[in-house]
This record gives sequence, structure tokens and C-alpha cells, in this order.
Amino acid sequence: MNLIEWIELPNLGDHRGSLVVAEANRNVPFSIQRLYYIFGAQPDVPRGFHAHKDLQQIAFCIQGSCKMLMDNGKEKLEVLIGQSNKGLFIPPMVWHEMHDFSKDCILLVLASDYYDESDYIRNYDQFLKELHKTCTQ
Ligand code: T46
Repeated sequence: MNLIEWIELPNLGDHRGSLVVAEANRNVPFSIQRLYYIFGAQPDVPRGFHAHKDLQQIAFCIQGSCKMLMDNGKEKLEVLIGQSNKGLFIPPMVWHEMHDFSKDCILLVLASDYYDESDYIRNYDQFLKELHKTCTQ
């Protein structure tokens, strides 16, 4: 699987404005159990710095933009999230860091499960160790 996968949702907008639809197990490749959104983030205060063991997520900037660094332990790529109907798929075991939030940024995230702190790997060395374990199993 490519490190960078975009999920593009249909924009059913018309002269009245835009309307973007996300449907679980249709144009979103998992059952959505949770959504959360981040706004008012400081442009110079990065967030993230973790990977998830099992969680799948898609991150959209429904307003403004931010950058996301994605790291699977072999490759690191940085992308700009900045199109309201184009979300970045964040699979399990990808270290991710968000930064350079625009002042108006609203980052909306669809998640495949409820919040569970034990699913987070917040230490980079631990992340590399877990990856190595998976590869040698
Ligand atoms: C992710 C990136 C893209 C909850 O209690 N419930 C929740 O659903 C979430 C998302 C967070 N929290 C708590 C956990 C922390 O005490 O809210 C606090 C801030 O979360 P965190 O520092 O993890 O926020 P970010 O912006 O670093 O990461 C978030 C998500 O947590 C994470 O899953 O992938 O956005």
C-alpha cells in the first residue's frame, strides 16, 4: 500500500453551495465509529507525533489547510491537506505529525473506532520497535 492514499468524497454542490457526503463502507473504507475536529490550532505548534496500532482514520481540512508528515518507518512524506472533499487516509502503524495550520483550519477526522489511549504509540523508538516486531513475525 502506498504511504499516501487520498479518499475523495463526492461534492454534490450546486448554485446554493457545496455538499460533501461520507458514507461508511462505501466511499469511506471502514465503519465510522467516531469523528472529531481540531480548530484554532496554532500555526507554529505541531500536533500528532504518534501512530495507532489498529485505528484507521481519514483527515480532511474542511476549511483552510495544514501539512501532515507521514512516516511508515521506511519512508517519510509530507503532504498538504487543503481540499475540503479530499481526505488523507491514515492507516494503522503510520507515525503522523500535523503542522503549519492555517489560521482558519478546521481539521475533521473520521475514525474507525472509539477513543482508546492504549491504541496510541506516542514514543518514536517504541513505534520502530513495534514495526520491527510485526516484520519479523
Ligand atoms: C490523531 C490525530 C490526527 C479524547 O479524549 N478523545 C478523542 O477522540 C481524541 C481524538 C482525543 N482525546 C484526548 C486525548 C488527549 O488528552 O484529547 C487530548 C488531545 O489529543 P491528542 O494530543 O492525541 O491530539 P492530536 O492532535 O495530537 O492527535 C489527534 C488524535 O488524538 C489522533 O488520534 O491521529 O489527531
